[in-house]
Amino acid sequence: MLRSPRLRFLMLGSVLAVLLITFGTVDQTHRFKTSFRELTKHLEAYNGSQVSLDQPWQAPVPEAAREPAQEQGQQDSGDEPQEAAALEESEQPSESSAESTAPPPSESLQEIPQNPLEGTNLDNPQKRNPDRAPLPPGYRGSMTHEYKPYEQVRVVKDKFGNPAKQNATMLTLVRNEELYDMLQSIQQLESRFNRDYQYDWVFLNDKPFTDEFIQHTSAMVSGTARYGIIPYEHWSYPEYIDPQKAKEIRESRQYANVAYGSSESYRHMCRFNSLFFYKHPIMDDYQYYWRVEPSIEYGCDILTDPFKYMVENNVNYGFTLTLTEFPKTIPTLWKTSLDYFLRPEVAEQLPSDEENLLSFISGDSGRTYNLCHFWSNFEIANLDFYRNPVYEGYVQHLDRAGGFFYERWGDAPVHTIAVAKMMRASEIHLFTEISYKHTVAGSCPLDDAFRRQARCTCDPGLDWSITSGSSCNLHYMEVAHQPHMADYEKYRNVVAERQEQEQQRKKEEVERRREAAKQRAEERRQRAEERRRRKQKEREERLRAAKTPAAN
Ligand SMILES: Nc1nc2c(ncn2[C@@H]2O[C@H](COP(=O)(O)OP(=O)(O)OP(=O)(O)O)[C@@H](O)[C@H]2O)c(=O)[nH]1
Ligand SMILES: [Mg+2]
Repeated sequence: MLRSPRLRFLMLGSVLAVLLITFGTVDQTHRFKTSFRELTKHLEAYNGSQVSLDQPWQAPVPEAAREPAQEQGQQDSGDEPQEAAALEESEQPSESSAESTAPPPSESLQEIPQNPLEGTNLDNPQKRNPDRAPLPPGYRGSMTHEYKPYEQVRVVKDKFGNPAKQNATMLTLVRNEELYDMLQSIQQLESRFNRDYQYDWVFLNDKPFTDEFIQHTSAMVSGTARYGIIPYEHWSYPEYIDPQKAKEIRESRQYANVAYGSSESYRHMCRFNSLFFYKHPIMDDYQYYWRVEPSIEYGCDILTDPFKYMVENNVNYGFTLTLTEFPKTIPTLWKTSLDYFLRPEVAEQLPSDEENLLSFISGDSGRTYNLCHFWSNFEIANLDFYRNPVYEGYVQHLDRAGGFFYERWGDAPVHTIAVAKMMRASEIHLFTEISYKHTVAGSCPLDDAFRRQARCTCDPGLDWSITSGSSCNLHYMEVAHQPHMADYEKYRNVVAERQEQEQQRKKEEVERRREAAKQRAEERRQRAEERRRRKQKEREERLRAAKTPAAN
């Protein structure tokens, strides 16, 4: 036996460490084995060429590896499925060998000596992009056979999804620092909807995702998780914008009290969501997206697939919440938009103002903008709409006008104006059965039977459309002739009653304060009176004492 306590301690420590590593590895390996396989193949497929998104995409061929890469290219063009199958056979470790040989994912991710995608500047020849990689075995989703540039990592789950699902993905633009708020959002949407569908989930970032972010988020989504980096051109100043002027405007008093008014990154974000998200190479694989942000809540089960609804009903833009925009952020957006949409060559491609939803955004046939917009942090839409030259022309026109940087144009009013002008009213849909909440606003279905069926936890009496003066949902329903839900009247009355009670409470509070103030004033008056009397008495006593002759 080990006599020395130090030796015993060391021995015990080693046994514990071995046990921990073994169990940790088995568990993690199971969860991340596909991730590790993908990552390994992915890294093998890196090459060092530059790729411009403005040109038709071609597999880039680096100088050093030109010959073997060309040979591979010839084989590829010959028979891609066979090649994929061959790669599967030759490269794919068997289940058991993958389990026994793959290191835990944290190690695998850390194995990257230097992130080849660090930064996104295409001008930097050191930057590398993944080129080609085989599809994971058995994948039945919508992914192409090519890893496009700017896909950092792809994590494919063992279960490859519901074959009946639409060609669609969840889409999230997010920062690494928002990991935990993002996990909350994923948990919400997965448990309320996606675990039954396993739609892919695309994460985009202007910086490379951290290993931690990738591991935690991919563990929580039920479908394939794809991590994309935004090309530098999509998150920087175009040559027709003066960054110094933009800085001066951001820092001016004009934007001091405006939400995100002095933020530079917020402006890049809004421009990206207006001009570029649909151009990200990963998005080429999809036709519909559902935008998801960190810190959101879904208050009811989503009982039917919204993507399917959209496909079957020719809906191209779906939303849940609407708001009015802060006028200070868009002083010239409407005028600039009209300059474009009133061009004869553009106007002739649009539906008439009787067919579109102009009446949702303007109360005077388009002379002015009423500030109503679809709150775009939730939106489900058809990417073909954005890929349309009319939309592209619109956002290019806006971009050259400079308002993304010289004002603070949000992607929500930009999407809204484009949708309202370019789509027929029937292509737009308000999802009243989806309960969605983000920061200040939330929706809740105004239908008791539905809420029971969908296991809702939201309070219909707090539904934004009937509680907030900033909501445009009721206006939308009126102009789009959308019927209200079954218990709309009931909750309108509940809200009206609550508001009346609240007003009454406020009135009583004001009254109570007024009474209290009166009371305090009366007490002050009485105290002053007492002081005055006391002083008077003292004065009289002093006078009396002065008049009385001294005793001796
Ligand atoms: N990668 C990246 N994502 C960003 C950046 N800024 C914002 N985002 C993301 O873009 C989305 C919108 O940003 P928010 O800050 O929520 O803006 P918002 O929704 O207008 O404002 P809130 O009402 O406060 O939520 C979120 O998903 C953010 O995670 C950024 O600089 N980099
Ligand atoms: Mg947000």
